[in-house]
Amino acid sequence: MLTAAVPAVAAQPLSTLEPAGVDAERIAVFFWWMGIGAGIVWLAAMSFVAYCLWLPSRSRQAPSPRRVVVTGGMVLPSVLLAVLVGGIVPHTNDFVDTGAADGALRVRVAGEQWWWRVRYPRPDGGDVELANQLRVPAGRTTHVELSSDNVIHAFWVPSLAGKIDMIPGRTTYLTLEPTRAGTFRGVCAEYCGTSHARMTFDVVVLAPDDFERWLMAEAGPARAPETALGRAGAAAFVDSGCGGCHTVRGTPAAGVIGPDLTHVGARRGDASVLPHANDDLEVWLRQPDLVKPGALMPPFAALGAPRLQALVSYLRELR
Ligand code: HEC
Ligand SMILES: [Cu+2]
Repeated sequence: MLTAAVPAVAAQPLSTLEPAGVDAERIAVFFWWMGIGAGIVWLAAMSFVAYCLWLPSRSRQAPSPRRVVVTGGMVLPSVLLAVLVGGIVPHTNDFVDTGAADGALRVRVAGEQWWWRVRYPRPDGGDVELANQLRVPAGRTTHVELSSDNVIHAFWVPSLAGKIDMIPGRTTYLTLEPTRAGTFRGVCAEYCGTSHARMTFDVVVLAPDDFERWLMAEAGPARAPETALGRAGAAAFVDSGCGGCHTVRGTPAAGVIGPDLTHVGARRGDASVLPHANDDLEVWLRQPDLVKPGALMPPFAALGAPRLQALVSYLRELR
């Protein structure tokens, strides 16, 4: 049973040093250049200190102040900085997103309080919407359009790319070019409010064929529940007014305040921080702000355990 401490969906590393995307690889290379460069300078400075402290004084000869200033203060730093800056600055443009390239996948991500609204524009004009999870094909460019209508959030998947702010009134862009399949954690990297630290998401990188198959399935309407409990849950969903905030495509539920729940049962976790466990989902429905303080979903404890369990069963069948 869930108490105040909420476990993360999976303790995957949020590491910029295990790159799995083109931009992340560039960033890792910069890190090593800067790190090793700084290490060399540090070693040189420390050797100089050691030399001054421990070498017998008679074998030392004080260099002329002029030489110290010219060599140590001008030539050395200029050469070092020229190498480091010269090696890196020309590459900073590599990160500038130049708009959706031909053949790139487009995904829109909006920062909400405190979750991620993810939309895939479809050729027919409709959107496929889900939450707290992006799925993208490996080896292909994904052009992510980022927005927010509340406060500033920041989109950061350390293993795949750099980070960029999501600013109200503006659209910012980020390119994802994953080099291998896998599941990578993302976080909000700009303090946005009480549950900022629980505003996490996953990027699932799939083989291109698997991705197309998933997108087709995701675009489809919700499945009708097959179990009696699931059907009771579907009825409770309508009676409790869940559809005022949530969309379940293929049913009358068409709310847009909360996440689209059409295929919520197929997501990796619930409400971005909960592992896929029925008890935890029930706690979420009972009292969302126990899981995410300040979440904009009202508590439904008053529905009572049987109806909450039926709702959980229904949500699980929405695959
Ligand atoms: C007033 C609007 C509102 C109502 C009514 C509402 N919700 Fe929500 N719901 C939200 C919001 C907002 C979130 C996202 C909260 C977050 O993650 O911070 C959410 C999140 C969820 C999630 C997690 C979704 C995900 O992507 O993991 C589930 C499941 C859910 N609601 C189920 C329900 C059910 C079942 C009901 C009816 C008993 C209901 N909600 C009623 C606003 C609402
Ligand atoms: Cu945020």
